[in-house]
Amino acid sequence: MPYLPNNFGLLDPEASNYETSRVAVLPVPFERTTSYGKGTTSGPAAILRASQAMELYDEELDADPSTQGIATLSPFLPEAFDMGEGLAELQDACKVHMEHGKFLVTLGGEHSLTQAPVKAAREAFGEIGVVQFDAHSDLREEFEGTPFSHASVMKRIVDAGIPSLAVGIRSLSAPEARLIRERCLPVIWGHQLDQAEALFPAMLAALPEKIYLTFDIDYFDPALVPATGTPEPGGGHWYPTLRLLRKLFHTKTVVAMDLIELAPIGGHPASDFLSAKLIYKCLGYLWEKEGRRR
Ligand SMILES: [Mn+2]
Repeated sequence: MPYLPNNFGLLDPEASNYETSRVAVLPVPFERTTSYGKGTTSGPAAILRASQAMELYDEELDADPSTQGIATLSPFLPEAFDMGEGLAELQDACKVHMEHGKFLVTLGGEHSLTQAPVKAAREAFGEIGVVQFDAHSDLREEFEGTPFSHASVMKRIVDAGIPSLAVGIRSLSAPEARLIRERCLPVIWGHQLDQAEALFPAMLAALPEKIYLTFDIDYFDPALVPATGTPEPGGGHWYPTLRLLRKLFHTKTVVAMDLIELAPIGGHPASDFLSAKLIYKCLGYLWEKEGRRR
């Protein structure tokens, strides 16, 4: 498998070799349907660059979780112009790595791409649920003429019969709010984030054991992460969010994740760095969970 010499975390060849790594990072600089700010195509490269300035020692875990192996794959861009066909290509690519036993981390790119690794995860692992950190519910039937829009990605996942839990939602349309009510879709709203740690365990318990984690970086408060196309006030903060993620990785079997919608701003590395570190914290929680099990 090809992997970048300038990989996630700037790891030695032994720690980033595909065959022996537990984790595979797949950059997908894909953007076709964003509606407001653009720039998510440069998200994956900015995350990789920031990750190379990161300390690999995790003080919370008192360990170096990169020892589980983190391979960085060559960037993936679908050949097909048609959105549906392009997502099917991505789904096939993701499934290959999942079937090789990798914990796949997809770097976006825009949120529409999430439906591909989610469907790949269902094929590879069977019944799954999706935990979505996001400012937006992304439950529109279609948006600007396409059912494959970033604004429709969770509707496609819900329509596929995959249970979901959304955290941090604070921007949606009236029909999306109606859909949430009618189908009783579980949501921790933006205004409930200060109670999220109390609400989260019972809501997690209602989901399947295997979880796909999709992390839209606009979940965070824009004071923390301004580098996204649709920044919404009132978002999540760093340590409370890490506590939710640690709970998620401990309680469930997280099978794959993505981080999407970072649109880097030149001269402002904080959002890029936060994104890289958030992924590394998740990989630390994965390492912790699996280390305890072994
Ligand atoms: Mn969003």
